[in-house]
Amino acid sequence: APLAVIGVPTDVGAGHRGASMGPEALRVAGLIEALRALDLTVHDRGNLGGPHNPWQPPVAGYRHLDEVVEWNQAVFRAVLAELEQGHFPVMLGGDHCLAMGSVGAVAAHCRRNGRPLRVLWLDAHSDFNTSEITPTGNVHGMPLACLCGIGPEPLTHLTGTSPAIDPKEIKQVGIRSVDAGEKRLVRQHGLDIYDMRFIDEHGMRRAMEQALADMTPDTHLHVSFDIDFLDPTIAPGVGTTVPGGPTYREAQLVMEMIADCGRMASLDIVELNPAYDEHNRSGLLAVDLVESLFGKSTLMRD
Ligand code: DIR
Ligand code: MN
Ligand code: MN
Ligand code: MN
Repeated sequence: APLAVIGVPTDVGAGHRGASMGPEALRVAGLIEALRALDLTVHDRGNLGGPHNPWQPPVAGYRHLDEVVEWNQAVFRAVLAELEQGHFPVMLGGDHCLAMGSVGAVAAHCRRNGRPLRVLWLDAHSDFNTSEITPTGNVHGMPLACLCGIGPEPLTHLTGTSPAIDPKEIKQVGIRSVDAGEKRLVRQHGLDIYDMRFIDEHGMRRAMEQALADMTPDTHLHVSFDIDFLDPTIAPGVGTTVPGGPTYREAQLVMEMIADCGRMASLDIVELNPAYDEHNRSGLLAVDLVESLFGKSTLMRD
């Protein structure tokens, strides 16, 4: 399917400013040209608009809730419109709160078309916080909880019905930072998490085999790629680095195995923060990995 690239310049969901420059940093790193070089048809839709960052402290457990809602309503509409035209939406973030709109739209589309959904969450964090347990109030730490129906009404009901997705549809890989209350919640909801301990013991290959197992031919796989998934020594350009992440080779294998499974139908690339980067090094790495995600390989494959 033709790709529809949608910039979502948010940092209202984050605790640092600057992820709003992510979409342009990815374009400057050559993302569009790299995808076209793989013979993909790419429509760059430019960036969505939304409220500016008022840079306020959290209120009742949420920082910038109204702004996050408004941005995500725009993301939801834009992504659903692309899916309805048969396009493959690629969101350039922006902070990870945008996944409420993107995954929400994907879930609504799958529901209407009777297609099974799987969400692969590549991240250092579980993003399953709530206003009661969040240590920061930053909504980019809450998108999966909201998608699973736990959160404020305007965020849980973006798609009309709540929950938008079932915890069973989620697979997480690379996790190494889960907050105290969040630990209890992800366990309660039975999230399938391949954390760094699992990857150390069994290897990335096994983690990905299991995360990608049991998909029917008509499954829609949504990949939500938080750049802080990567080890900070290779990807310093994020607001919330966590040491001990996947290496360059492990990350390449993740992308290659997703490409080989042939089910990916939508993608978020989020949390790239050029204000923390070194000469767009993390943006360039993201482009390199996204090439593999869309099937670029060293040798011809069949
Ligand atoms: C942290 C950070 N768990 C929070 N979350 C991030 O603020 O809720 N997610 N950075 O990607
Ligand atoms: Mn078209
Ligand atoms: Mn995240
Ligand atoms: Mn993260």
